[in-house]
Amino acid sequence: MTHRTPTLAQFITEKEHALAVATGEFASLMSAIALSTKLISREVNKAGLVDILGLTGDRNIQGEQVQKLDLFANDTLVRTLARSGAVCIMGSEEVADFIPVAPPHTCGRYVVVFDPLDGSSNIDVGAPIGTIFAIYRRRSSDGPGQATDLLRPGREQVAAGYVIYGSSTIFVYSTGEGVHAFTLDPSLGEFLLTDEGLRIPEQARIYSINDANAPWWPPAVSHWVDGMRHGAGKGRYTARYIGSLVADFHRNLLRGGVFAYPADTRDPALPDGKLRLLYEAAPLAFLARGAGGHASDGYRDILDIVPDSLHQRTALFIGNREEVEAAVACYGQETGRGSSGGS
Ligand code: AHM
Ligand code: MG
Repeated sequence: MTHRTPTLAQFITEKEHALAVATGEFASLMSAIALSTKLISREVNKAGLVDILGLTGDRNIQGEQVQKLDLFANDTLVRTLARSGAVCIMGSEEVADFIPVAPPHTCGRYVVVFDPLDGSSNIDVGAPIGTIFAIYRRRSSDGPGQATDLLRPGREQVAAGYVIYGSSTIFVYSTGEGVHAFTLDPSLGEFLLTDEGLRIPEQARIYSINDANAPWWPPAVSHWVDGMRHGAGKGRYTARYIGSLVADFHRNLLRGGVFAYPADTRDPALPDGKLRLLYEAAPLAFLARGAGGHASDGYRDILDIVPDSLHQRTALFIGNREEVEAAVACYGQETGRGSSGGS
């Protein structure tokens, strides 16, 4: 790493100037997300100590109430984004309803939807977790943001990204012009560019799926997984599943692979799969496309799905285009045989 390595803020400003869209509002928005994720990263690194601090009366050494990490992450993002002046309405996995930006904060031109701390069940075992975000330009012209500003197909995103809190903290984002990764240098408190223009490797080597759900998979999914286990490219794949979407996606992006969370019949309360369209599937689909990959629910491009509600769920197949298209073909064959399939 040299002094010539740009910080995230410098990189965003340079890109904005290159596109001649430099109002500074997008840069403020990204800087608010970066600041929030640095604060979250700091807390995540102390996660193992929370119980110890909690035992002293639910107060940490600063005398503040010890808070669950996912709620801390949510509050941090909501507060920091509201203060940025760049956002008019938000949506969060942690909050049932839309979060309009109200006075004294300025209502900005952007809309942000996020999963503040995805994979939070992994916190207790020290496995990587992440924040996922999607950014849209507001649709309504003025006044407070509306639900219609948020309920949009992923194709309309102007940017998307995630931050992974793992062995290092990595910020990955795209505005549709390439996917770029920045690693947090804790001694500087800055994200520094580590990968520009990431492309998913052409050959997928990994498949990631919760195999314990196999008894409840539709036949299309069993056929698809069998194809990878026993198909023409026999021995080409290995299985990796952390159960933390950001970590599974990030690894597959760097190494080549496909992640799937299909709709299954295991839990009748989740007929459309487990993952959320707006703040899990759509932003990662935007990044996958930017890196040369693809995402589908088994039938449709994830980026084409128009959400009906903020917390809508979807089946998800994401990663190398060839493997995702193979899954879609399996669903097509199943439908052709008269099965309902369904996501
Ligand atoms: P969460 O939003 O409650 O954290 O759940 C989402 C997580 C994803 O990170 C991960 O891909 C998936 O749940 C794993 O689910 P499972 O444990 O059913 O395999
Ligand atoms: Mg989540």
